[in-house]
Amino acid sequence: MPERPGLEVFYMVETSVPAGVYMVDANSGEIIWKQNREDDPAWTQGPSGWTADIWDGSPGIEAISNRAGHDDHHYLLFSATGKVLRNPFPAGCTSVEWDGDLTRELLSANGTKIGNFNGKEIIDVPELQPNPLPTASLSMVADLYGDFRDELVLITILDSGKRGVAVVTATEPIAKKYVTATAVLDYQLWLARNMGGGYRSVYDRELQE
Ligand SMILES: [Ca+2]
Ligand SMILES: [Ca+2]
Repeated sequence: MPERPGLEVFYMVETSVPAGVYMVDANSGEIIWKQNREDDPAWTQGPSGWTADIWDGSPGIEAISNRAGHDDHHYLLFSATGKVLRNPFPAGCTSVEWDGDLTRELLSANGTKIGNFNGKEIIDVPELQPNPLPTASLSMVADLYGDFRDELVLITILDSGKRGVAVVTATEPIAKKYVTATAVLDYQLWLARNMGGGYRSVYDRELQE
């Protein structure tokens, strides 16, 4: 939330009674806004989601959460201030920094499709197809090579039948320079946590030139 000093934490709570989402002041724990089962019985179980700046039409990050369990796939997109920007929001997306502009793109279809959110819908960019191995499964999206843009980590099956790991990076030159995320300790810790398995998360940050 650019207009607030300090940092915020976006919580997604899975358990049934307080199931919902909460934007909280990281310093004080004060709830800035929330949507949960107390307000709306549609919030039943589950939230999974993430935050990233995917649209420059709304200041700061956007936040995505499902609200009714793993099989429901009913996602909502919130602005940083809690306004519902899209209901439902398409399921099956994660965010990626691929094109070098200041907002993140949306990656779907096992890493084969990239789109941009325009405030209403996701507009695909057909010429950007980061995953050249559609039979491989997308394992991770992260900046590994020290370019500030992300790489895709794919699990593939080799001709021998054994599993292999492929890393795909954006090759389109861009006339911008930013400090790589891997120079930031927070990012290194996030990478280590995500390599350990479990829930996937998204790391977004303000780019520094
Ligand atoms: Ca935004
Ligand atoms: Ca971008």
